[in-house]
Amino acid sequence: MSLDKSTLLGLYRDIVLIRTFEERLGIIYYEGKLPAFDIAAGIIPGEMHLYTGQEAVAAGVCAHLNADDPVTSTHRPHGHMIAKGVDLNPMMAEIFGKKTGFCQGKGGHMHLFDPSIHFGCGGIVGGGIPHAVGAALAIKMRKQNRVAVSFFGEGAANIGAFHESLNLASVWNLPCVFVVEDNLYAISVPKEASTSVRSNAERGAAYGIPAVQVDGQNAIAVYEAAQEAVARARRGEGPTLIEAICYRFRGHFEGDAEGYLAEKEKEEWKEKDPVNILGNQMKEQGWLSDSEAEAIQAEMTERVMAAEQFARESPYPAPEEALDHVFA
Ligand SMILES: Cc1ncc(C[n+]2csc(CCOP(=O)(O)OP(=O)(O)O)c2C)c(N)n1
Ligand SMILES: [Mg+2]
Repeated sequence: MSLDKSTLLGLYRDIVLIRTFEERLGIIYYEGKLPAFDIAAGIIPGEMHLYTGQEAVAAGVCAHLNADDPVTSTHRPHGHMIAKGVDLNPMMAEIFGKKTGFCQGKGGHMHLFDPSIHFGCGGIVGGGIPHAVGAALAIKMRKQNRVAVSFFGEGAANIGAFHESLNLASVWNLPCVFVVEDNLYAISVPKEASTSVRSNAERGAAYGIPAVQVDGQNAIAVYEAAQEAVARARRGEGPTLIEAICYRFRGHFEGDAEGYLAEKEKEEWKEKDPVNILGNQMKEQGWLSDSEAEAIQAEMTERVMAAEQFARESPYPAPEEALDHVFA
């Protein structure tokens, strides 16, 4: 084992916190939406894309980042934001559409911004990739020891912004890490049906960018790849592309009928649960007992419940504030 106990414990705690947050949201979200699923009804109206299953990617990459390292994320942003070290209260409040949320309740789950940890996301697929390149350019011009990271899906790797971003980041030798989370599908479209190469890591060569493929269910593998990529960026040696092969354990969005997924495939991937994989690796070293794992789970449940309570008790923004902070 090349990593020490405290590093693995940090990864495990992040992964369990993300899992707990997402699974709790997966319950809360359905309040008021059933029996006939009504996406516009309930305590959290609108779409919900959960990150369950992919936690090792966010944890393994963000373990190398400081609060001032900019991160851009996607329509599936919770895991990245939690791994970046967000305060769960305003995050949960924003998801609930409450005044105490990061955007005073006007952004919702796909528009979570926290300047104190330099984190942003958005629902435009691929939209965060050029933003990270812009942040990396600013870092380079200011000669700072920071690195910009963009997380996005394999579906986003087929849009123009991805290709333009890799090209510019390479030409300008920017401190940027691109993390493609290949969870095999973009909504219901399998990667083979939309992608000209077998692996997005192959695309790095087209732009002169070192690229590596890792097992995204294995936090240690992600951690080690990201360690090298972030260190390269901080040394001024330019961008890296990391392709993490992973799987989402829930539908594309909550309410997804998942008609495009074979039960067998889902069962096989459940065997590769990142919580269990890392937990077992730690147990083999004698670094995690069952009672320690239970204590971590209890702590994370308490933190998520406290954020939920904060969000539930917070007020909604007043109707007369509807046009504040927007272009009208
Ligand atoms: C520019 C744009 N096109 C289409 C959509 C609709 N859309 C939302 S998520 C998604 C699939 C994204 O797939 P991927 O990038 O693989 O991310 P994943 O959902 O698998 O995490 C699409 C097409 C969008 N939000 N933005
Ligand atoms: Mg995908």
